[in-house]
Amino acid sequence: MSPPPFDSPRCTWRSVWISDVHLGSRAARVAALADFLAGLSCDTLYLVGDIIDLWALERRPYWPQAHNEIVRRVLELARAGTRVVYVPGNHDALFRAHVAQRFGQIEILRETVHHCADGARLLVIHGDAFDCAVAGSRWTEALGSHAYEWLLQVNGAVNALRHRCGFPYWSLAGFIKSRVPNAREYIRRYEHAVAAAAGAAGFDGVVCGHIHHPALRRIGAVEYFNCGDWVESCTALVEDRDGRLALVSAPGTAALPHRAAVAA
Ligand SMILES: [Mn+2]
Repeated sequence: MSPPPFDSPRCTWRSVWISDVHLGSRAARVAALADFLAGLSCDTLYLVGDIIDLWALERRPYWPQAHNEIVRRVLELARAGTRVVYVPGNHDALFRAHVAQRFGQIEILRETVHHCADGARLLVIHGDAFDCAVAGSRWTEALGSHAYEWLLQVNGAVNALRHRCGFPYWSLAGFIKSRVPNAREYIRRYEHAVAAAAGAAGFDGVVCGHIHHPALRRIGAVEYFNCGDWVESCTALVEDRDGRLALVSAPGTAALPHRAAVAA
């Protein structure tokens, strides 16, 4: 039942979801993403929001060539026949004004429905609409948004050191988020709000991002998938030919358990 490991030679996924890349911000881990995209082959690639961080760009223009390369690679995949669907998030909400339009071969949709190979129907959303369903307006406020930015900086420093010492990437921010009771409670409530809404709308499952917390679990009768991010966790959600979904982590980053989930 377990899906092939991420780095098995040239596996071709049926579908791949990535979110929260934050291109245009210094926090984006573009080297890991470039590696991931270089070997990627899939029928459909979903970009589940916060791909370009317009908030960060507004604060301080930052667009190195490596960020361009990510965009170039996605366009190349689209040209080569991968269906690319872009569901904007809150950091790239400007693109929501272009819903149902195409940028080249990229479709922009406010939200969409994915039909798994096994027939399961998954709602695909960024997830920021659920901020208001959880006490506090933005998820970073559960931790303090300044605290979060600071954490990402420390995270970078810690990992530069780990890299020099030959250790794999490890998410300090993720570690702390999982241990700060407020943050943990926020994540739990967000996950339950998203799953409950998807269930009430008749979906078998939901794929989202937004809270930078990769997850794959059943909540009530609903399969909840969060594809994580490319700021801390460097994870993607993948579907194989039989409709099995798994979270995969980029090579050289802390390995996630490869769990299979049949979205019934
Ligand atoms: Mn977001």
